[in-house]
Amino acid sequence: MQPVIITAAIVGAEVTKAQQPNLPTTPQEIIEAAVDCYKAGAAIIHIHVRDAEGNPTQDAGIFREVVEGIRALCDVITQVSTGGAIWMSADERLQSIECRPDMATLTTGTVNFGEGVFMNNRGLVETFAGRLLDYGIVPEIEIFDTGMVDEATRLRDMGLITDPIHFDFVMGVPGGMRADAATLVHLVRSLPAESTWSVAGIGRHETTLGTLALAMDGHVRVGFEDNIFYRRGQLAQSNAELVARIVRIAQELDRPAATPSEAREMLELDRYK
Ligand code: KMH
Ligand code: ZN
Repeated sequence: MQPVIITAAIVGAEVTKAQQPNLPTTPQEIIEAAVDCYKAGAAIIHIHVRDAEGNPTQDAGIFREVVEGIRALCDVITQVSTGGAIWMSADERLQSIECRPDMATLTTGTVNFGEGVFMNNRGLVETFAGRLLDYGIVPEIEIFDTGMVDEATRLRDMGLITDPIHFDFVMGVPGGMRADAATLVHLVRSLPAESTWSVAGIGRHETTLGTLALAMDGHVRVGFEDNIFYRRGQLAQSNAELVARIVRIAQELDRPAATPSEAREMLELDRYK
């Protein structure tokens, strides 16, 4: 069994401190949470940032401060969000890559997102993919619904992203695809050869789908962006607590947590260097 790449999605754009008092929102809190997750076994930190009021922002300066702050303390892979929040413009969303992170997300289609719409039409997606390629940043393809896999393959065929493609299945967003085993099996079967994949189960699905991914030789994402509870009715104390739990389950299944350098190799993050 191969090592499991654990991603910690520690902030997100939707969760508030009122819902989860331990949500990191200042640059310093985000840096500290990232390092704690690294120490607990995460190889990738999926990064969103907040402004001084705690609202989501794609401000290039704040992303730079956070990415440089994390890099000064550990070698965990920095993966910035280009999704941002649903009300943001495309230009605003793309500012996060100016700090030249190790990876960035790329969502390959539009999806209802609760009462809102997460807009990613083909023009926007092609622009984002082209910019990431120009910058030599390997994307993680965010899949919120099944049709987005073929949209990613189309980008590969257009030369806008390169093999091997790394996918993250975000399962259980209201308006997106279901969080169940049958859907996960279908998704994995539909991937281009050589691809790697992880699962981000929303809410109560985080641990169950993460465990299923471990058994299927996939990778796992956890963290407050996706789930704020340790168990039903009990808030998690920290992002690192969620990382530590999936590390323990992984160890029982003979899937050691990949180090950042192992993950860099598995995902071929140096492919453009
Ligand atoms: N906040 C969501 C609208 C990403 O990071 O690329 C989009 C999102 C995906 O979180
Ligand atoms: Zn995100």
